[in-house]
Amino acid sequence: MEEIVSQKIWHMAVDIAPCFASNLPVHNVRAYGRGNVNATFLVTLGASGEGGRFILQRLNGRVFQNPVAVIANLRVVADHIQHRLRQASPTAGRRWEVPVPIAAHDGLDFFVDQAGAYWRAMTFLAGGEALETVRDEHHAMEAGYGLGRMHALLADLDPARLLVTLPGFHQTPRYLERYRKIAASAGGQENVAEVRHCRRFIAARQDMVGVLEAARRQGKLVTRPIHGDPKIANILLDQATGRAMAMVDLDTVGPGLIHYDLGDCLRSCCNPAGEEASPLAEVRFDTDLCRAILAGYAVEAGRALTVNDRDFLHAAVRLIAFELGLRFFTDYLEGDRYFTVRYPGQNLQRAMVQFQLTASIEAREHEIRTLANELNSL
Ligand code: GN1
Ligand code: MG
Repeated sequence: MEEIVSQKIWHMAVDIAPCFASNLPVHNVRAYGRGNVNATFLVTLGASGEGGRFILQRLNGRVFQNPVAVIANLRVVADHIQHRLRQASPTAGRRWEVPVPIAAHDGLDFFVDQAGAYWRAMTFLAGGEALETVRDEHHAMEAGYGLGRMHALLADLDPARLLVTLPGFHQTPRYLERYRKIAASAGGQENVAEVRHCRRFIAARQDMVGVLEAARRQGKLVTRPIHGDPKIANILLDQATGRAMAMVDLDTVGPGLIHYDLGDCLRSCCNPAGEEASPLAEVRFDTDLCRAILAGYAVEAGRALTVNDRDFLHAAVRLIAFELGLRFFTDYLEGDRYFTVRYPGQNLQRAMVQFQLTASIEAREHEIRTLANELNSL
């Protein structure tokens, strides 16, 4: 897996890993995964690596301004899910796991470095694989199953027990407001064709950004515990069976609308070209994959969906794809302060991908609405 972590942070990880390492020596520390926000490492223990592995992570303090909330939520969610998994349930036979926080030597769930950054550790889920793009319909169905299982497991957790780690996350009107401020001060760049395209694309859709928040205010959609970031790479597959076995990256778990999750999962999993697609012409919303995801989701969580939930499904996937494009574009205009980039202009390209996907979702509105209505018979 490609690494996007600086040497300096890796050296810090090497120094900090022993704080979480029980009594075993640290064998190896390596950058892990391709997250856009935190720095993640896989730590191997024992003189020759026989002592097991764990995940060590440095939370991005610019994004997560209340890192203790992120860490506390993981504890609440892991405890809740582990408790539920121990109870007899119709799906008890299917493997499912959750990353569990590992306390540091001083008993705390985190370590604060000299620069004030928060580090935490959690169990490594062995035998799992995370892919950046969807492989086929079977993979899509498993991704949908994973999200449905997560929602079902969290359904009886009082959302008020979860802290809000990112205030306003997925409230699209707030991103639009921020975009307007940044765009007004960024100025220039009008000679770049992609920038002109993005600006026009956003302007033409500014009236729809409040659709989910309005539905929430009207009581049509209700607040529930959600994952917050259920993109394809965060749904772990069991390497041996190809079946979903866990959802990882629980930093954004919190009270929200399941539509943020459904929208995000669908926009991520139904674009086989992926978030970094090039050329853009390859980007499209695949409705066969959408059918498979919804069928997988329905196994665990389909019965919990109301008529309103289905009615807002198309709006949700359109909105969350648009929102992510807006976030990438704003970050590009601001000088890449939020999302990690590997080359200049990457956030602009990412925005173009999400906007292309939004257009494809718009063109397939009828099909997506039909799938949402048929959800329980898929
Ligand atoms: C970020 O943390 P990571 O890389 O899984 C972002 C998500 C975006 C995603 C797009 C906290 O996720 O909202 O959908 O990038 N997470 C945060 O790849 O902003
Ligand atoms: Mg994340």
